[in-house]
Amino acid sequence: MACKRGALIVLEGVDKAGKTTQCKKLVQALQQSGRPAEMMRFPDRTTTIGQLISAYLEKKSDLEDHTVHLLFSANRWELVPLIKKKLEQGTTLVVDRYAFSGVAFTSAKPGFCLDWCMKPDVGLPKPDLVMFLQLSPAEAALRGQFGEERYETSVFQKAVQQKFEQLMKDPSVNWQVIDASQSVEDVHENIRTQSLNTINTAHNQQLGEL
Ligand code: DGP
Repeated sequence: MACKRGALIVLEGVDKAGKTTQCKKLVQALQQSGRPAEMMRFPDRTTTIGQLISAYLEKKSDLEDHTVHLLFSANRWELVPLIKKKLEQGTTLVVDRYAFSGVAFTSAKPGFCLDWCMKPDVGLPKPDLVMFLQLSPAEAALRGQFGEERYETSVFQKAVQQKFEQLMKDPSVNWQVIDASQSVEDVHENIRTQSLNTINTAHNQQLGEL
């Protein structure tokens, strides 16, 4: 009998919402309860395309805005064979950012519409669950200064948050909003519960496409 497929679970949110911490805690909790799970993150800065993106984010290089959008998408596409293989093998993937960050960050720039921004990601594996870690810009500011990378300003992050709110209206995606202002443990408990429900039902459903 073929093994049950893993679930594709994505965490999204603006910077400082705690996505990376929560992804790591979720993978650990799933593994400890005997469920195969691995973390992935986008951008994946380890590939050749990822290195171009990393240099851009660190402001070591400048790239034209459409070009960089397509590179971020290509960075997701190059990992699709691995994503599919892991899911088929029964491993649940917990992904730190995905195509929704891609659309929210580029469409927050002047001159870009959601529709154009979504096109390159059409056909990517559709997550079984997307949890949006909700944190107001005021609360995010209390968590410390932004770093030095591109996009790390409160004005831009507010624009990104608005774009995420538009994306969350899409009923074809299983969005769940998580209150990220709670303690790390409370947020984790919420995320773990949502994830277990999804893992228990994902194997009855075919992996969809964006
Ligand atoms: P992180 O490694 O999670 O801190 O993400 C790096 C930065 O890149 C962060 O500011 C969000 C942004 N980002 C992530 N994915 C995309 C994408 O697909 N397109 C664009 N334009 N920006 C992205």
